[in-house]
Formats: sequence, structure tokens, C-alpha cells
Amino acid sequence: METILDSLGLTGELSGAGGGSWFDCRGEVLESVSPIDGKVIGKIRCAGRDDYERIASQAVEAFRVWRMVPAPKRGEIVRQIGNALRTRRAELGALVTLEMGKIKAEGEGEVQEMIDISDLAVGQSRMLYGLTMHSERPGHRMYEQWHPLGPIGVITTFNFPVAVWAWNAMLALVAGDPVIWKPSSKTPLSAIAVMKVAWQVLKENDVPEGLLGLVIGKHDEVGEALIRDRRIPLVSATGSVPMGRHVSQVVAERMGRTILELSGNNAVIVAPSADLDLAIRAILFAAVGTAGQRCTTTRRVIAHKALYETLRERLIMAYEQVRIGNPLEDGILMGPLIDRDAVTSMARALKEMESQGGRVLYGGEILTGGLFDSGTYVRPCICEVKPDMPLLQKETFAPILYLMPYETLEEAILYQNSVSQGLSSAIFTNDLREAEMFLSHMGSDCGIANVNMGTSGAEIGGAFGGEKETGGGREAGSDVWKNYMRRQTCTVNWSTELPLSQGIRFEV
Ligand code: UN1
Repeated sequence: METILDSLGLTGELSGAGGGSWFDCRGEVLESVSPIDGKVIGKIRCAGRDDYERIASQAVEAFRVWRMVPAPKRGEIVRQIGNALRTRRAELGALVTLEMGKIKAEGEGEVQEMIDISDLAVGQSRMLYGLTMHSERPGHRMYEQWHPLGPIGVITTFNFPVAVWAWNAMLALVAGDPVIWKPSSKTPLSAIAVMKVAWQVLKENDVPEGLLGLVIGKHDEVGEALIRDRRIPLVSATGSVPMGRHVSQVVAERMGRTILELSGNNAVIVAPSADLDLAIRAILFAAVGTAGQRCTTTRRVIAHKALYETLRERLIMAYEQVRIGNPLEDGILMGPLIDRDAVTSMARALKEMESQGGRVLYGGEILTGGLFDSGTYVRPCICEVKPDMPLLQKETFAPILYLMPYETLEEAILYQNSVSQGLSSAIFTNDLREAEMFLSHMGSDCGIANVNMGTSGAEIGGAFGGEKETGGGREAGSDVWKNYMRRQTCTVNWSTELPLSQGIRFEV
């Protein structure tokens, strides 16, 4: 543990704010606690409103310079950031594991996700394409172009302490925008470590301070200052629905833009022709991976009645094989939940589930003894439920999987779409008609719809996000870069006449 912290320079009291070098913050001391054993692994002096103010003005200044750097040159700097992350992949991954509790492979996978989005952004920096249109007026040229937008605010949560920042930041950088990052107070060290790596690259390239800013602090102090700040034209926020609702209202009030990635409540449909071996492996990873704390975690399995019982038994057998323990150790598949509060919410959800007529088929216990005495380890849980139970509307950020049978595909799709969230979805079927119906406009209503694979583990190349209460935002690949730029439609008259559009004549 000490080696990880030492190698990343995370010892002593750390500053919670800066824009290229660290500020002398005066806020409260925040302790970073490892969910692995409940020990304090770092102390951070939080940022206050003054620090936010300083970062925001730095970002505004940095924007003036950065927007004039040609986009491919901005991409070159992002390439260097990606490479710097490559060389620190193992340490950063281990830090994510230490601070958040996901297993080592997933911690490193998260750093890989940062590297992947950097690579995508480098290429994108030469492809910030606009369209040309044929003007209806003779001797006129019409086209659109994309300009940098301004400083972007990025609010992230504990479950992906670094990758989600990178999805936003790497695209924002090539788009010409500075980024102010408010990470989760549960995972401040991971944010500090990533900033150090990125700042080093910026320093080597003589980029002004403030291009990548960090503010760690209380929501009502720095979070509110960020979302209310009219100098920040776009706020990208990941977290709960109430948080997202608040952010969107505040930002909309000042006519700013948001990208929201809020809660998920993802289902897998297992159809009669499904390859059960595939389905079970996929469900296991998507439901138990990251200890059930991904937005894309599978929370519900809707299985056809013909194979329901077999699937249920085989899933229980698979769950029995899951090795739970210290996520830094090889061979462990599930580490702790983020904190004891998360364990309490899980226990509460299970009670509620039972009171609404469901039952636990496997797991759900809070584990004790040795390392488990930290109170953060649970056995992943499989429950049998009825499709109309109110509890199924809720996303509990824990490894609870709800199973239910169905008879017709229409009914399964209805169950799957009947929740207020719309992030990710999947079907296991070898029947082309079923797969296509699931992907059609009468099928899944989610932002992500997969066939013969699980709901989690999206690649950065696609646009990531979901519908309904998930917030409608999209991050990462496809044409998401457009969110970080402003579109300008330009018409140039190269003729000696002044024809008006729509054939209007206006002459004296
Ligand atoms: C999240 O949980 O907020 O699809 C993001 C996945 C990851 C990202 C999840 N690539 O599981």
C-alpha cells in the first residue's frame, strides 16, 4: 500500500486544488479511507470558494491561449498525456483499487479506458469536421464550423474515479476547452494522482496553468460555485438522479449546457434460444463485477420460463465460485463496497424486497472476520422477484440481482422498459427475429442495447449514456466531441448582388 502511495507522490497532507501547481487550500481536512480495510490512506486539505474562484479565473485565461493552439497540436499534447498514463498504468490502477475497492484488473482497466479515450481524442483532433451546404442564393458559400466552447466543468463519482473525467477531459482538450474537475470526495487521491501525471505533460509543453483544474471540496462549497458559474458553458455530471436534477435545473436557469449520466437499472433478457454458457458468464461479470457498483451493472434478469429454472440454478452455482476478498490480490473477483453506508443501503433494499414479496435465493450476507471486519464486504445476492414490485424501480448501488420469468418477448421488453432509468440493456438469443425486435424502435428504450453480451463494459468508441432519468447525456466516442464545441453556420456572399433568402424582395 505504502509503495503505491509513495510511487505516486501521495504522502503527507495534500492540497485539494490547483490548476498546474497546487494551491495553499484552507478548507477542512478530508480523509481518504480505503474500503479494503477501513484505513486512512491520505489526507487532503479541501478547496473553498476562493480556491474555486482562482481556478475558474485561471481556466478563463487558459482558454484564451488554448483556443488559438491548432487542434492537431492540442491533440499532440493529449497524445503525450495518454502516453504518460500508459507508463503509470499499473500504479494508477492499483491506486484506484486501493481507494475505490474494485479488483486490480478493473482498476487497470479503468486506466486503460483513459488511455483509449486519449488515443481516440488524438485522432479526433484532426477530424473536427463541419458540413458544407449548398446555398439557395447564387454566388454564396454556406458551411458550418466548430469552435472551442470555453471552460468545462466535470463532476464525477466514486465508482469510476478517473475514467469518466478522461472521457470528458480528453475530448474537451482537443476541442480547445479547459476543464475544471470536481471528483468524488470518496476518491480524491486517484484524482490528485492523475492530475499530477497530466500537469507534468502540460508543464513540459509550456501550457498555461488552469488548462486542467482540480477542486476537491464539499458540494455546497465548490460544487455549487461550479454549477452556478456563468463562465462555465457546459457541466458534465455523473451521479444520482437527485444530484443530476439539481445540476440540470441550476445550469438550465443560466442557459448553460449539461451532459448528465445518472442512474441505470439495467436488465438482461434471456430468450429460449440463448447460449446459456455465454449468458451466465456475461451476467456474472455484469452483476458482480465492480461489486455491483457500475452504472451499467446488470440489476435484473428477465428469463424465459422454459429455461428460467436452469438459469437460476446455474447462476447460483456460478455465484458460489466468486472469490471475495482483498481486491489487490490476484484471483479475487469481488472486493468491498465503497463504504459501510453502501452496505447498509444494500441490507435495506433486501428487507424492502422481502416485504414486497420477493425472496433471497443466494447471498446478501454482510461478511465478518479478519479483513472483512471493515464492514464493507458482502456476499453478492440473487433474488427472485415479481415484475411489478415497486423496489424494482430503484437502483441500489450494490451486487443485488433480481430474477423474474417471462412468457412472450413483448412482455419481457415491457418489463425491461418499465423502469424510470434507461442506460443499458441486453438480450441473449440466437433467434435473429428476436434480436432485431429487441434492437428495433419497439424494443429496448435504453441508450445502450447489446445482443449476446452483458450490459456493462462499454467501449469508449461508442457514445455512452442513456435515456429517461439516466439524463440523456452522451460521453466518449462517436460524435460526442460536438458537445464540447460551439457550432457556427457561416454564409459568405462572393457575388456582387445581394439576393435574399426565401425569394424575398426588399428594395427602395
Ligand atoms: C459508470 O459506471 O459510470 O460500461 C461508467 C462500463 C464502463 C463505464 C461505466 N465502461 O461499464
